[in-house]
Amino acid sequence: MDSYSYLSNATPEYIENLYRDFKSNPAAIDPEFKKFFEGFDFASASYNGNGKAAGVSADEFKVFELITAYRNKGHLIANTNPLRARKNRHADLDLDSFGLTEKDLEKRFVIGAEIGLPNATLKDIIVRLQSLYCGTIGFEYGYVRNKAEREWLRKKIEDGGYVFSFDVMKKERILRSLNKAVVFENFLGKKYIGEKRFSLEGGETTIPALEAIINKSAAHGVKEVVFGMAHRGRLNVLANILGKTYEEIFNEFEGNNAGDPSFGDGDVKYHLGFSSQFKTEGGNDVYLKLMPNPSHLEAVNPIVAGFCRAKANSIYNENYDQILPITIHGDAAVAGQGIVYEVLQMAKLDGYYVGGTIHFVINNQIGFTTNFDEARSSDYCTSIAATIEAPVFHVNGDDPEATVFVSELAAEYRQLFNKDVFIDMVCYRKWGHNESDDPKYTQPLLYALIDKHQNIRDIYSKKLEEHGSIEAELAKKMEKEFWDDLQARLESVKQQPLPYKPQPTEIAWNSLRKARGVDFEKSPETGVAEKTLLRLAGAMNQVPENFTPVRKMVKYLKDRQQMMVEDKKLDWAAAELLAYASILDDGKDVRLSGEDVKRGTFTHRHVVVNDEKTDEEFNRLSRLSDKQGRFRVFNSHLSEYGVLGFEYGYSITDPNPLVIWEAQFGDFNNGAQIIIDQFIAAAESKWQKNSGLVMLLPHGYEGQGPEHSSARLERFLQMCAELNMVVVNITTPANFFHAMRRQLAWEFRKPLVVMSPKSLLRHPQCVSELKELTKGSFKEVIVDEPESKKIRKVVFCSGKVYYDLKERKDKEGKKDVLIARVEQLYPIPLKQMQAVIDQHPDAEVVWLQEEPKNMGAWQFLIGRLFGVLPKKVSRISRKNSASPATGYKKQHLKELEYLMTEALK
Ligand SMILES: Cc1ncc(C[n+]2csc(CCOP(=O)(O)OP(=O)(O)O)c2C)c(N)n1
Repeated sequence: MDSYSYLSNATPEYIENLYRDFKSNPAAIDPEFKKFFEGFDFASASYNGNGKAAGVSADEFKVFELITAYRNKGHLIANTNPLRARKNRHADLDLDSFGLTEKDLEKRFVIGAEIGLPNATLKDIIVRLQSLYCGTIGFEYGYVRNKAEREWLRKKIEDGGYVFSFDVMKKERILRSLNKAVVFENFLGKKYIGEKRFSLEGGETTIPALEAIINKSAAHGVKEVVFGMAHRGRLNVLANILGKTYEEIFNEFEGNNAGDPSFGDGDVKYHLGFSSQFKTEGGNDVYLKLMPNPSHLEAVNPIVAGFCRAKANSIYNENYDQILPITIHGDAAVAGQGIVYEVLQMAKLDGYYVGGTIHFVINNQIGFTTNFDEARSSDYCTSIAATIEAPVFHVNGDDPEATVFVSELAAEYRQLFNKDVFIDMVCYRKWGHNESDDPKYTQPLLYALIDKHQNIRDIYSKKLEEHGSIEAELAKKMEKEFWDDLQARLESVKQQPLPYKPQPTEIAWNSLRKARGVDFEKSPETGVAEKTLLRLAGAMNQVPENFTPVRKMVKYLKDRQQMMVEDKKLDWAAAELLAYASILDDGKDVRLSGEDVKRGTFTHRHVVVNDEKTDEEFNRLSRLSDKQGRFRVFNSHLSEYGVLGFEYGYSITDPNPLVIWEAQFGDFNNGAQIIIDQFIAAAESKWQKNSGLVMLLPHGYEGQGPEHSSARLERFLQMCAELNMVVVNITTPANFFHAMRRQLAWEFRKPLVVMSPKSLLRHPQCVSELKELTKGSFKEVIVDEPESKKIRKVVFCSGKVYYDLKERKDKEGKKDVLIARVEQLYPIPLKQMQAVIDQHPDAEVVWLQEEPKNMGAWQFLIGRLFGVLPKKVSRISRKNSASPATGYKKQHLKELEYLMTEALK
């Protein structure tokens, strides 16, 4: 039974007793009753003026419940839809639901003071509640539990703020802004008939809304705003918010900017990014960025978040009030795409926090041809917001003042509470999904309404004229001026681009260059002086005083010290941490994130150690030197798509930190396939965006079954072209050390995909000497020392299978077989491989891989390499398979036996 029916059915004596309990010990009674009695006391006191509560009645409580219900559910019946009646969402706000009747309407209630109407009639109370909560804004914030936040929101809504008090100037600015938005689309529509532009028409209020967010946020300290948005309205936002020149946009329509093919293949106009600087109404300078994005809706969200986080780290001194992420969504996409949830879950996580994102939904009630009630099960497209208690302001897009009001409210809320907040602007889509689609095939009734619907600029200017705020002439003049302006620009009258001062991160990128083929013929020197390495090893193997590592770790650290410093031998983890430590020692930052990375999935890394008594964490790479960079390491939530997207966004912001994402097992990378396909592999070609992101993907056939054996090397290789990324399958700790250091030693940045080890982490042969780290560079190919003058067979292979083969070869004494490990699969070290073949002209050449024939590197190599080599190369692999590996250990061993026998035959 809910508290309302409980109390409203109770006897007056019972309520009085409860009230007495409340007076003597407020903490002891039900919180809902407490809230009511508090409100009641307050109301009585202010009404009677004598500080004494009048008699409490059950009816007062019923009215209190009604007020509470309007606050929590009024949004369900708010007038937010500019076109048609809303679906019944069962708000249950009728009198009957509260045990009230028509007769009560004229009765007066002290509790009306809750909404500023002490002792008002129920009728007046309801009128006020409807104007507050059921007007053109539906405020959804009942689930916000933090009292300060809830009360702040309530005050903003109820203290008269909602009765907009915009002055004439502000109204005129809104009208100008709508005018720009409307005329821009009309103009493009008339000049470029049938061209796809994904017009904003029907949702033009987006433009004054975004301006309001920027202005308000800048007044509250924001220095940079980063947008992620899809196709809808993008050109309008670029022109009217970011200030991209109209010439540039027209040129793109005219197809004049074929682009420089040496920079890549380019992209369509509604995917490109843009940067600008903007002076706000209040005279504040803000940087505005629009991230480039692929067609994949919502995929840009984690990139925006990662970008903002990196900027906060490198430019804004971790002051998240200075950089604001805004993601603009479509209603179908925000409801349907799981990535929205993955990114929302980051909101309060240490490693992924960005101080709150403002989400703006252009809710045109349709997704391509799909109706809203085919597109979701939840009441709202934004219902996911409740999972992180983010308030949602649903607003009627045909009420620009209400939209500007909630936009400013969202901006203030974000700055004050550093939380996510949503604006769900309900509007419509004037045309089909794009301008050449006919929406009447599928939504004849809706489009009959839309055809008759006046555009928002006309609606608003008429409203202002009626209220005497502006003259009819002004609205017409605005339109003509803007149209003439566009025409002039189309006729190539040069528009002055806004001046732009590059940010430090952009200057850092500008000092780098594009990679060339020759860069991959020889890797740069990446050795580090032994003295330095020993110092770093010493530092990372010691914990601070007063820190009591869990017992096992005491021995672990001692053994590490012995191994690294005394014996000068390095296993994988030791070389890995030395790579990071040496980069940090150079003053650069390293960021590592992924599931369980602090310890490492395979209990090998232990870069963060816990205190046995307090659980407190100690970051082993945090006390290397005074001038060291920051080692940021975060266990991520259980997400691949979201987290890889975030790290990618981080990596394109500032070229200096080494940014690494590690998958729990390599095969999980396919959960992030969109980030790999659309960003990591293609972004340089599409958008000239470089990234030095490292992906560590545990890979290797170890009899663990079809899952967790393969990181799908073949997929990465298939995507390799035009030097877009580097793919390695490394077999020694030293080579891994050099590969990681090479990422920042290069004068360019490339994503690095690492098939990283599992059993090799502890393999007794997989050890390097410290001296291998002190000089030299990454080895693309490692050729064993020939053990015979006459080599009968050269076996090329890559990855862990080398150790299996080496062991078997030594056991069988097959000295006339030479093994060459191809450590880097792309860019292909062709010359080095060829040199091996040339040195042994009479030898048979084979490629050995542990993956099935249709997987691993084979298909890639036959396509790209073996035609070029002077020799026939034959293959040894598992057979073509649907699943990456067998689930039966015995079968696994049988297959391995076959590979070894064939390779040494
Ligand atoms: C991940 C993904 N799936 C499918 C599509 C194809 N697609 C492009 S737009 C669209 C409808 C989007 O509707 P909505 O999010 O409401 O935005 P609107 O176009 O209505 O502004 C679809 C399904 C896509 N771009 N991305």
